[in-house]
Order: sequence, then C-alpha cells, then structure tokens
Amino acid sequence: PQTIYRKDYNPPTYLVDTVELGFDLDPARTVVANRLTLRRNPAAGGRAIELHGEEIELVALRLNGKTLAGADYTLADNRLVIHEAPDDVVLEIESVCVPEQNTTLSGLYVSNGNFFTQCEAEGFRRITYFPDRPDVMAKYTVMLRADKARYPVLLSNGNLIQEGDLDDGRHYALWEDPFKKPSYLFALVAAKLVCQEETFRLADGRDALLQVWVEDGNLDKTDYAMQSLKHSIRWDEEKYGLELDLDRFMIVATSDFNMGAMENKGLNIFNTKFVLANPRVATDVDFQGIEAVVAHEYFHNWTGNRVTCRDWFQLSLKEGLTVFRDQEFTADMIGTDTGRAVTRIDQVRTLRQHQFPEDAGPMAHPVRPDSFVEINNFYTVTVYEKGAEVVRMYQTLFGVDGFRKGMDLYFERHDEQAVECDDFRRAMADANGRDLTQFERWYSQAGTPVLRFEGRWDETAHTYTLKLIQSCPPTPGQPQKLPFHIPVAVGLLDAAGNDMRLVVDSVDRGATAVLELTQAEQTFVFTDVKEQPVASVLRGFSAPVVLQGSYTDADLLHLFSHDSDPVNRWEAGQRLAMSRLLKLAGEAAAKGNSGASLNLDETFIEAMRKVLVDETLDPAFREQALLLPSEGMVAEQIDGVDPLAVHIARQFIRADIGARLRGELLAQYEANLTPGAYSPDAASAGKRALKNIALSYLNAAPDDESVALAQRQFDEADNMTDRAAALGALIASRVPEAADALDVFYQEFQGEALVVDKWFMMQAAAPTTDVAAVRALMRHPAFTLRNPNRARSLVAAFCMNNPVQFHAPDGSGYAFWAEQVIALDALNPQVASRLARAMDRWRRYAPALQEQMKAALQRVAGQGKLSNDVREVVTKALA
Ligand code: DPP
Ligand code: ZN
Repeated sequence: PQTIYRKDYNPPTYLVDTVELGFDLDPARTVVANRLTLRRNPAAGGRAIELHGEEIELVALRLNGKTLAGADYTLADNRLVIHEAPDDVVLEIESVCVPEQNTTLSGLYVSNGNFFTQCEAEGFRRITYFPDRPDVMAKYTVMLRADKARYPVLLSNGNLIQEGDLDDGRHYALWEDPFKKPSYLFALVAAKLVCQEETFRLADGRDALLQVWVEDGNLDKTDYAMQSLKHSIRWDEEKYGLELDLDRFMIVATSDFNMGAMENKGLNIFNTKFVLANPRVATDVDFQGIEAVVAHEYFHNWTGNRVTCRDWFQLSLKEGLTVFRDQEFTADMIGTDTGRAVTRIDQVRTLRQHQFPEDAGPMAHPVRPDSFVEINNFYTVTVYEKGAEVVRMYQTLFGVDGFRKGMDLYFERHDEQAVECDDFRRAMADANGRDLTQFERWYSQAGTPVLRFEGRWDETAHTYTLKLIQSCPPTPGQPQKLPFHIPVAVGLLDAAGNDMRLVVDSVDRGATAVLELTQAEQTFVFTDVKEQPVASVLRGFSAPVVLQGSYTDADLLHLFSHDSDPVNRWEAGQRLAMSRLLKLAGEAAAKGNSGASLNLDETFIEAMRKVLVDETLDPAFREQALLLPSEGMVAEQIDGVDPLAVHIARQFIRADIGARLRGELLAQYEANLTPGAYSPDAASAGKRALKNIALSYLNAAPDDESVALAQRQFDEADNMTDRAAALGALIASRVPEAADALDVFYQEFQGEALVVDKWFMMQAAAPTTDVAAVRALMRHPAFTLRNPNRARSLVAAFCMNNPVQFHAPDGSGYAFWAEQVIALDALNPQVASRLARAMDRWRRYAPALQEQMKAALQRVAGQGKLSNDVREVVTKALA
C-alpha cells in the first residue's frame, strides 16, 4: 500500500461546476448516469482529467458528445485518466455497481432491503467516476428511479423538485441541492420508511420542514431526535448567528452503518443507535448520545459543509471544531454550572481513556496528520477529541466573545470554500489581534505534552512562585518536540478552602488566572500571598496535557473538599484513587495475583464517604467523583502491566467501598429514586446515575440484601437505564440470578436490535465471560458479523472492554482477535481496522503477554489478502 503525504498536495487540474446524476436503482445492478461539466483549473496546469472509481464497471464515456476511444484514456488502479482535454468539458459517464454485494457499507449499499449511501471519506468513487476529493465542489441534481412498491421513499440532498410515476411500477424523484458541495457529502436513500415531520420557524421567519425517517414500527422512538434537532437549530442561530440554509432537513436512520452518523447536505444518515430512543429501550447515556450526535451532524452544515476541508489531512478543521460545538451545546442544554462541569469531566475521561493511549502508541499522529495510508483510519479520537481541545483553547485564550469574533471572520472569509486548519487559526489570530504562530504546534506535533509544576511560597516576601515545565515524549517520526503554547488556568486555595485573589505583575487576575506557557520552562509570581496556598493547576482541564506535581494526600483532600473548580475537585479524587489503585495492583502482582490481605486506607474511604453524602453537591457530580479510573487508565500508568493485577486491585477497592460504606450507599440509593414518569433530563439522569453506582458498589460486595435490591430494580423498573444497571449489577455480583435475568431480558427485547446489542455487550465485557463463552455467544441466532453494531457489541466489546479475559495468559484472547480481524476484514475493512487497534499498546504488557500479542499481530500481518485499513494498523503496530 502507498503512503499519501500532506506535502504532496496539488490542486485539481479540472474543477467541476455541475453534476447531474441519474440512478436506476436495482440491488443486483444499479446503473448510474453521470453528466458533469468541468473547466480547466488555471491554478493547477495540466490537461489531464483524473477521476477516481472503485468496484464499478465503466459502460460508456463521452467527452463533449464524442465517445472516447480506448487510446484517449487509461483505466487502472482505481483511476480513470483522460489524457488530454479542452478547457471546457462535458463528460458523460455511465457505470454499474452492485449494491447488494457491497458489505463494506461504503458507497451505495443495501440494508434491510433499503438503499443507503455513505460517501465520506472516499465512498463516492464507488458510485460513479469522479474527482473524489473535498476541494472539488459542485452543484448537484439527482434523478432517482426505482420500484415504487419496494422503495416508496426516494431522497437525496437539497430540495425536492419533482416526483411522479413511471412505467412498470416504477417511480422517480428529482432533487436539487442549491449549494456547492464536495462529493463526500452526496447522499441518497431509496427505501420503505416512515417519518415524523414538523414545520419549524427559523430565526429569519422562514419555515423549514424537519423530518426523521425510520423503519415502520419505530415511530415511537423518534421524538427525542426531533427535539434535539430543533434545539440544535435554535442554538446555532443564537450562539453563532448561523441559520439553516435549506427549506428541508432530513435525518434517516439505518441499522447498518460504520460510523455514528453522517452530515450529508440536508440528508443526514444516522446509525439507528443515535436516533431511536424511548424510555423502555434507551438509557440516559443513549439519550445524551442522540442529542450530541444530532447536534454534531446539524452543526456540520456550517462547519464542514459550507466551509469544508481542502484535503483529508485537514479533517480536524471540521471535526475538531464540530465536536467542540456539540460539546458546548450539550453543556448549554443542561444550563447549570455543575452540569457543565460534569460534561467537561466526561470529556476529560474520554481523552484519558482513549486519546492519550492513541497519542502514546504506534498510531500516534498530529491533529493534522502529515501522512496516511488509509484515510478511514484517521477518524480518530486525536482528530476529533484532541482537535476539539485545540479549538477549546482558543476560547480559553480569547474568551467566548473573542472566539465568536474569530468564528465570524472565518465564515466571512471562507464561506463555500475548501480550506485548511491554518485558515481557521489565522481567523482566530486576526480577529483577536494575536500572534498564534507557536500555537500551530498543536496541529503539527503528535504526543501528549507533560506539564509539571513546582510551587514555592515565600513566607517573608508573601509571594507564591509557580514554575511550569513542559515536555513532550517522542512519537513515530517525531523524535523531538518544540514547546507548545499552553493556556494554564490556575487558582490558589487558602487554608479554609477559599480562592485567593490572584495578583500577577500587579494585575488583579481574579480567582482563576489563565497563564500562557510558551517556553520549555517559565515561572509566574503571585504577589500578596499571605499564607501557604494549595495550587489548583489546569482548572477546567484548560489544555490536553498530563499534569504532574508533587501533591500530598493532604493537598488532594483539600482540593477534593474545597476546590471551586469542579473539574479539579473531581481530579483530586481521581488522583487519590489512582495512587491507591497503583499501589494495590503492585501488591496484588507481588502476591501472585491473589487479592488476599490487600488493604485500603481509612483516609481514602473517608474521602469517598464525604463526597457520597454531601447533599450540597449535585448527584451527577457525586457519581463522577465516586467512579474510579478504569482498568485501562490504570494500565496506562504501569510498565509491563499485568491486567489481572489491575483488575484485582480495582475490584478490591470497589468491594471495600461497597462493604465499608454500606449504610451510606443504601441511604443514597433510597434518596435518589426517581418516582414518576421517566425523563432524560440531566437532573433526573444524575440521580439515576448516583443511585445506580450505589447499587453497583453494594453488589461489588454482594449479600442477600444487595442482590435482592438489584433483582427488584430489574423486575420493577420502567426504564432501560435502571433495568440495564440492575442487570449489570447482577452480572457483576456473579450470582446465579444473573443468568435468569439475562434470559428474561433477551425474551423481552429480542425484537429491539439496539437492546440486543446491549445484551451482547454486557456479557462480552463481564470478567466471567472467557473466550469460549464469547464463541458460544457468536453462535447465538441473533449474532452476525455483518452488522457493525452487532459485531462491535460482542467481538470488539470483548477485545476492548474485558481486559482480564482478553489478556488471558494462554493467549486465547489474542488468537480470537486475530481470527476475527481476518474474518471481518473480508466483509468490512473499516470495522475490522477498528478492532485491529485493540493491540495498539501491546508493548506495554508483561513480557509473556507481549510475546503472544506480537505473534497474533504477525499472524494478521502475514495474511496475503488484507485491506489497506488493517494492513496499515498492524504494520504500524509491529514497526
Ligand atoms: N460522520 C462523521 C462525523 O460526523 C464523519 N463526518 O463526524
Ligand atoms: Zn463530524
């Protein structure tokens, strides 16, 4: 496979003005007629027209009305090159594809008998020959023809111009998108679907038609998606002055989808997981996911569609920015300060759990990568979540108003253009009159920076000197790093736990100062500091870095009790927990992985008790504070890690909390019941979260009463959040009741695919489920590798969320992984490649495990036939 480099970018030789597509849809043989007008790009030079095409058959090719002879063009390696063309060209291309055989779910495919498309990043070339690159933006007209009985609904981008009947029971629909767009935003749907629809008044007084399309029988699960869409439209109008630019906006759900959703212009196509919800089948987390993803895809209409990417190396231009926007939307929807902080804590946890390991592993890449083999491998937590952190830092540096000015300038300059990350940075810099040259390193340097702080209080001078030291570990291809421009939000707590007023260089900086670290080492002096403070550094997680400091338990307890910044308050608790987890994991390993005679100190238990019963704190925050760092996060802190030791340590702490705080946990369980009709709002969800973590701790040290409590909740709850939590508690407590509950659950929900996914997932992630048990589940009639959600719910969930069994000392988990990566790769490379990433961190494990992981990687790498997707991942892992 070939590596593609950012530095090799060349503008397209020809630009496309208009595209007229005609589809005769047939699962076995779809004929696509494509008429495009092109014009030579004076900025490029060259008279060859280069089109991409993959897995399609060329039937006819005409240039300005003349059929091209074989000598006029070359068709090889998925490229169609017309050697010499005049300045203005009308190309007519006829080609054929076979949607029913397309298991990759990229291009045009069939799901449950319906047609869908997915074109990002490079799926359009699987539909027709085209310069399939985001810097070619054109206006599209689309004619769809299909059997009316089988496909009564025909949708594409933009506005419906005309529809009617044809002979032979067929019908047609003509769609026109008034905006120029890159090919990756093309979409069509031909299906038997029903919709919830509504007219919505936009800020400028226009009415827009909003639709949510689903399969028959699912209309009872579309309300929340519709509501989320309306909230998103309103929010973008109010927050950024950005309006819906179309007369209609459609969301369509399909159960076969590689990603979460796709922002096709005016026709968003979604994984059912992010559309369908009602209290019976969806959890609080599912509702949150729907709100966030609906918002995300809607926000792309401006950040991604109106202003798009010049090339795929710029992916974070739209993804980092749009994730930041959906994060801010979610926080604003909750509306309270703690609610906002709780969402921020979720984001920090995601970064630590997924992005930091990626940034430290073989696939580490900058937010704006310099090269790739397969672009589909770069829809990563780095491009998305770290990219969002980079965008957030502009807002931290310039404030909400300064950020808005930068956004306004960005749209003023670049509407309907395909641009680079640098253009966004320039708009932020120019709008705020700041030099952001050094800030560019956040886009070009991979790896998570380490930020160390040392504080010294001078008793006589009444100064507090804060020394900040930054470094960044090497990553593949980047042995040395230069200092980053890091906004470091700092507060100082006095002995009573109150914020001191901060004075730096005679300027009063209030309770929290945003210091700008630009050198490898810098000191900041706070004056008028009358007592020894405790420093609260990196408030609000003001930069995506690893923070190190010589915290004492006393400092951490002080912050955990008093910090006015809820994120750092939570963080102090995580640090207290992490130090215990590491110590106990070490002890367990030293004792041959027996949990016997481990001990947890009273200080820690007392801290947990205090936060658990603190009625001044939101339940949602208390739940976050009680949730221990995951086994994966602990493993990241240990060289030569033995996952079993980590599991034993974490389970021991959970059981010890369950036993020693039994009374308090029971009381909180009772106090946070949410009687009455279910509502997914943040306050109710927070109560359920606290109640359910109490239930989970109680069942980490199960007794008759705690099991009965879980059983009763399972039997009586009227919503999926509580039912799934109860089932999880029963499974974790390893009682015989768990098997019965699993059966009941399956019987009740076997008709709900998304709930069946949960059923598989809970079993896949249970430490009692070994490889043999996973194989048995794969033989269940409801299992199939062909559906991405289902494959992920069992196979990926086992490999990624069940560390103890996946890392079984006999290597059986790794052998299973290799087998499944190979099997999936033959069907769907994108899904296979995600699974392949389960081995990213193999070099961090204990030597005996490492050896077997390497062997499994080599087995996959040794396959003759592998997709570029999987080949890139395993090759980089072994490099
Ligand atoms: N569908 C993916 C997203 O919205 C890729 N654009 O992030
Ligand atoms: Zn996106």
